[in-house]
Amino acid sequence: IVPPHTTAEMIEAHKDAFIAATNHDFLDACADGTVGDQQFNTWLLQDYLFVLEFSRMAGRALSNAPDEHVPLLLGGLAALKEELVWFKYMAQRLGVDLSTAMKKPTNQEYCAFMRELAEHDYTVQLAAYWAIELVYNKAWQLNGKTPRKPLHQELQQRWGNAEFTAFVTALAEEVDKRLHVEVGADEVQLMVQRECSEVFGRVMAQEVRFWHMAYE
Ligand code: HMH
Repeated sequence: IVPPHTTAEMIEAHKDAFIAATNHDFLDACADGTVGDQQFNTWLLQDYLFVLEFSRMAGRALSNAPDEHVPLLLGGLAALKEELVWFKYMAQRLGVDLSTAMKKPTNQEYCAFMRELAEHDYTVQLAAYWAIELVYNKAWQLNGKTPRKPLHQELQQRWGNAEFTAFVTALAEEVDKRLHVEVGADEVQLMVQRECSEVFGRVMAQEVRFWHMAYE
């Protein structure tokens, strides 16, 4: 079996999982303004903790990056810095205490997965990074619906905006270039392709569980 070797083929191969990761009751509730404070605050707090660990993963990818990828990944890290600042500001506004926050098991598992990626090929790390950002970019576009409440409009703006979409597209292009070069060559390269697709599927599954965590 030939593994998917472009980012578009990865999405196609995991289509149901991708749709599930980017369409969830939690997102619908944000769009129509019916999300409970408890659910929203749980998501906020858990995502803050997630982004801390995700930043470390991005840092590890940067440390393995070829010269031509350094600006792109550095831009990604800069965006994560802004995200962390925003999370703190949002938590303060909503009266959520981040300082004593603990990761729920689903979040712990997702973070353990990101740490495991350290053992993988750089292309796999880049593909995972792309997949993780892709989900938030697509999910928070909320299928083009403008959220009822300004609070949730902020989220749509944060991850659904054109600049972030361009960043995610740039990551996909770099993944595609690397997978293309690696196509059809030796065993190791086939393994990298297979791993990218597998990691994509795992990211989708964990994103679904992450949304669900707001209700646990
Ligand atoms: C759970 N996935 C999750 N949180 C995020 N902040 C992103 C992806 C991308 O920023």
